[in-house]
Amino acid sequence: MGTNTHFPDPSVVKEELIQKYPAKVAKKRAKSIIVNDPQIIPEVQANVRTVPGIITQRGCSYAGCKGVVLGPTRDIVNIVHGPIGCSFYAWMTRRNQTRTESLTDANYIPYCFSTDMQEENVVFGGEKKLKQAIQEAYDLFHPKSIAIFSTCPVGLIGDDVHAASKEMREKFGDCNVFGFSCEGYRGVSQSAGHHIANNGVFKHMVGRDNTPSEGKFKLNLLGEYNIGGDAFEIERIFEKAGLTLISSFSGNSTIKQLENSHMADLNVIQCHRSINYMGDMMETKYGIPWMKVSFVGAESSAKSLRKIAEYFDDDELRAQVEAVIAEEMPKVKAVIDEILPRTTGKTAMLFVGGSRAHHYQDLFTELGMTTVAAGYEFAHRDDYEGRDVLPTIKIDADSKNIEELKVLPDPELYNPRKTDAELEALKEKGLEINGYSGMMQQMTKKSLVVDDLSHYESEKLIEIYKPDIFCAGIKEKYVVQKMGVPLKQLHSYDYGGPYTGFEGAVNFYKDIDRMVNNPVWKLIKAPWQKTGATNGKSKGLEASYVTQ
Ligand code: CFM
Repeated sequence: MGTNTHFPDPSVVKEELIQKYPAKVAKKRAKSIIVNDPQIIPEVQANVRTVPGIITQRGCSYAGCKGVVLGPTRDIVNIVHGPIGCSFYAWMTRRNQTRTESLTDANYIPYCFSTDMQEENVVFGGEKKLKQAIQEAYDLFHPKSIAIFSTCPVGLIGDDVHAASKEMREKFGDCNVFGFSCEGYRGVSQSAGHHIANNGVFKHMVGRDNTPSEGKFKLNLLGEYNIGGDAFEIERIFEKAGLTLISSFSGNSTIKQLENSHMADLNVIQCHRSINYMGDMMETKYGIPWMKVSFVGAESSAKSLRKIAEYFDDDELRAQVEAVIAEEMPKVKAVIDEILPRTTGKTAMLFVGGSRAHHYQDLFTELGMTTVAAGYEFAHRDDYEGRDVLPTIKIDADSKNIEELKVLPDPELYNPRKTDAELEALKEKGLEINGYSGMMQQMTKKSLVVDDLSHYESEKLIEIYKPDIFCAGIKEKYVVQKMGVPLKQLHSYDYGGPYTGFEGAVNFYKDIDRMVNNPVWKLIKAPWQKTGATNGKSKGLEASYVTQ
């Protein structure tokens, strides 16, 4: 498949995507398929229920809570209260890595803890079994903390995981046991689980350890989950720049770090969707401002470091940051100079999660490639259009389902790290404090933005645009590759990574070069594409949604 330089009219593409849907479905999907205009950003329908029957990329609320936010913390025993499948199929598949400081430090990530609910527990209740499981985990590991995650049947039968957790917490005295009502059906996607997880971590962990930490420039890294070692690379850069990472939420983190995180002076947020609630709550309770950053892409990493130095307003830090950038960039440049002629002009599509579809566009820009279409699986309008739209987002029955914590300034620990005047001055310098302007502002005019892309739509998009690479996950990978288009997994990174920071950018350039310039894709022919083949009526490649 050659490089496609002629882009079709996106309004026509939109019509084609929805044409074969029943009228009601077409009407609904039309609101989530948008022709972009970065100057006057159009409204995108997002964070609404998927139409039943449509093959969505989305996951569930439990996945967002247990898998995404809590999963990467290594020394909490995470017990899944539910049937074994919920735990087993979520076990070790996300490639979130961790590194203990010594061989004897606790690391429960390799374990799969489940109450293994059976029919009997569903009929007669599972609380007894849950308490037994908590006791067993305590006796075996003596962990500092045990977290309980509710799966769908738990909510349906009404097991009270919070009461069970409280009872066991009081019984042990030296182990913080707490539960999450993150049943899979709690929201329209895993996004609900992020919110539930943020609430639980904020209520049960943050603020428990007031030990002042060393370091002049103390910050937390929010929304970085150390997939493929991403957090390791950011840690390396922070250390070189003289920044002290108090806690990451939650890649390569520990309970101690999370409990002490309110001692930091800045929160930087990488994945806005999964953790913005934490940024806001810590701002209100402790007076710590947050700033959106991205360490995906060499240029973005440099920009983010400069923003952090600007926030701390210290000349020594500014000089150190510049020294790091000056040292790292030539290595990146040497690689990109070699690769760029081979990747320039190629096209990409990104349909991933709630932040990467935005962040990875920077890496493709560095490769001279154009993102022709992109979208999130489960993000909200603010991730597309920017946080300015927040007051206009309608609360529906699904979002009402999730608790909004009432957070007030802490009577003892509230300490605004910057005065209002200082914050204003920073904003005037162009720093977005407590803000995020979203994905669409950065995308070109007439690129296509699609929320909660369906399987059918993805096949159609590939037929029409013939992109050089499609970025999504394991569920899409082999279907797309059978169409002769390489698919890069941007969730697990296939077997690659890290892709953050300077070293990560180099890894990404090399991996993408290998994929988009591999001649094998041009040689692939599905049986129905071969000469003389017919699927009954028409020849050639067709999306699977064929009614005639
Ligand atoms: Fe944030 Fe993530 Fe993402 Fe996400 Fe995820 Fe993930 Fe993701 Mo998969 S927290 S929103 S729920 S950056 S697991 S590490 S890759 S969908 S784009």
